[in-house]
Amino acid sequence: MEADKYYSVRMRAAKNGSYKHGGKHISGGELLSTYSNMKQAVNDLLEKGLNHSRGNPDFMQIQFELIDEPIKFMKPLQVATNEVESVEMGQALCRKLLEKAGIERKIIEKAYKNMTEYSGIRGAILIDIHSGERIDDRKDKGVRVSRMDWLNTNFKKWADYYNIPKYSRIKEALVLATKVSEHPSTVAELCWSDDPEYITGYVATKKLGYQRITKLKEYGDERGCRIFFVDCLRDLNSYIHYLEKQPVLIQREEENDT
Ligand code: WAQ
Ligand code: MG
Ligand code: MG
Ligand code: MG
Repeated sequence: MEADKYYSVRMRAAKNGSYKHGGKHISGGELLSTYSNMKQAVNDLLEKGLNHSRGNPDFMQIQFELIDEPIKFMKPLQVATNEVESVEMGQALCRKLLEKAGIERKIIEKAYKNMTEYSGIRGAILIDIHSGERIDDRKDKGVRVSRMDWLNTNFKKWADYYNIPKYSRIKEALVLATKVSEHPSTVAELCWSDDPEYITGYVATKKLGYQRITKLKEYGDERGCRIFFVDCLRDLNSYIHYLEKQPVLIQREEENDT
């Protein structure tokens, strides 16, 4: 397996026409696959886009491309689950964790105030921790982190060991959060799903790990959030390049292998 070349495989699905024509974002997905596993990989992404709680798409693209750059291996962030009873408690905990990560309260409040205008996009938005301003220029697209994955056998062993549900959603979110937090310009990530039936979200930083919070919005709400709080004004382009192009595989540490 290690000797095989990897391909980046990506999917995006929209409703009421393609993105270019103002379609609504339904689902996106990205993974790494070997050539011999391509049918399975494409099928997994197809299934993900076809059966989505945000609706049935009428536009979908799936594409793959060979990766030339060497893959970086990373250990998953530590995971903690914070049970909360209400959205208010969940959101208060988010703010507390973001402050703990070193972000000033007024910057956090500014991000929250502007958040509604960003929901509905298919990527993440980048917020500068000094000004609280959005600094990527991707408008309604946002920055889509790509070229990352976690081989299922390894993920399952990890999930068994830490007694974490083996949902592909958790795997995908932890893969993304680990890749994003590994970059020194990332200060923190704040995320919850745009899927109406999924209300658990998280705050992640390299130091605090992946802090799951069980209630960050009400059921039925289609507004998601993915904000990277960053300190990278001088090097924005290389930061975005890392997010989009650096190939990353998550791997749990060897010592726990059985
Ligand atoms: N790169 C950048 N932004 C993304 C990406 C990506 N690869 N994938 C999704 N987003 C953005 C996009 O704006 C979505 O609307 C938003 O994030 C939410 O995406 O129990 O399922 O895939 O531990 O709906 C977190 C908790 C679940 C999991 C997050 O997000 C757990 C989730 P979704
Ligand atoms: Mg999605
Ligand atoms: Mg996703
Ligand atoms: Mg979603």
